[in-house]
Amino acid sequence: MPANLTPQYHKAEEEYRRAQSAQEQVECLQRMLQLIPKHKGTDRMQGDLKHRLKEARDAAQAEKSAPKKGVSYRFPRQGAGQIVIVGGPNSGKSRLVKELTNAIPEVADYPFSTREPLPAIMEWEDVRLQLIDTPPITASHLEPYQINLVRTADAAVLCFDGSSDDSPEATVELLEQLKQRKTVLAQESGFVEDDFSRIQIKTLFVVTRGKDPEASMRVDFLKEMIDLPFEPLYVELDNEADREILQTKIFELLNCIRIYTKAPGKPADYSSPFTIPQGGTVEDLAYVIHQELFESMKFAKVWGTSAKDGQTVGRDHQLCDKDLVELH
Ligand SMILES: Nc1nc2c(ncn2[C@@H]2O[C@H](COP(=O)(O)OP(=O)(O)OP(=O)(O)O)[C@@H](O)[C@H]2O)c(=O)[nH]1
Ligand SMILES: [Mg+2]
Repeated sequence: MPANLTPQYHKAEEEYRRAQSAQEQVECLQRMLQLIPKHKGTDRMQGDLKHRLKEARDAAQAEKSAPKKGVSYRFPRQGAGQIVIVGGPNSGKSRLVKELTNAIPEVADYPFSTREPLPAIMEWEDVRLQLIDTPPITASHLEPYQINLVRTADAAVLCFDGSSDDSPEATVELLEQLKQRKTVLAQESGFVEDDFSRIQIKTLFVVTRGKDPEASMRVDFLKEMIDLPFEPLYVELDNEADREILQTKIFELLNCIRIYTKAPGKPADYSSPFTIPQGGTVEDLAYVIHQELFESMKFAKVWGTSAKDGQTVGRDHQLCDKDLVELH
């Protein structure tokens, strides 16, 4: 029997994946239990959710009474989404963050120069999104917080140094390390078929120093070792045109569209759009603006690709990138 999960349920599930503390997980799981359709087809999932809820409650309690040992980093999401930058030592992670944001991470031509994660804001056209630089992941170097950063991000960038013969092996090691912790860099983000322990993260595979004449040969070596599920993007970070392409690809990782808004009787606000998932509706827009608006909104007027000249539409009308919306 199919589970027939609703879009609201999927949204709650996505929030659960990105929850950064046990207490947040408890809240998300409660919401998922409320939203999951109650019938035979979801019996097993309901049982699993209840089990998860109990575990999360215990973990939240434990965190309260005895804070976890070891460092932990939590970075509240900023902008349209959170993208974690991962890679082996010296693969260009910090250089990438330095070039695309106004943060100043340490960039050095020796390995293990980054010791702590660093969040930074990238501006692309009229949207902002968050990049997180991280220390390298190797066979012998992986802190639990690094796994958490990957599992709770919206998407990832995997850096591969196109100029180093060590890159193929270093990348295999990194992917293996993540996989052992049930975290898979993949083409889309989400749980693996209703299994709440295995997580996939949508990933852009970036070959830095991509102008190196042997870069593509090194990528071919990697492909011989593993089934690589991504198309490589070759970039030379010295090169401005390459950086622009890279920024566009990073924004596209988020699968979102931009929506401008206006209040009735007021001019449109084209300065900072809201972002909602591709295929998102008027209701999704209201949800990101304000809980109250989400509840009280009756209809909307839309100017743009999805509707013309201020046409009146209902809550479930699907919006397109750069539509202008007036909520009523
Ligand atoms: N010319 C050029 N240099 C690059 C490129 N990417 C990285 N580099 C250089 O490679 C070296 C290592 O870059 P980092 O950004 O520090 O590497 P990392 O992945 O952050 O290294 P760790 O923090 O040690 O893991 C630096 O000297 C960078 O300037 C690129 O696309 N072009
Ligand atoms: Mg670094």
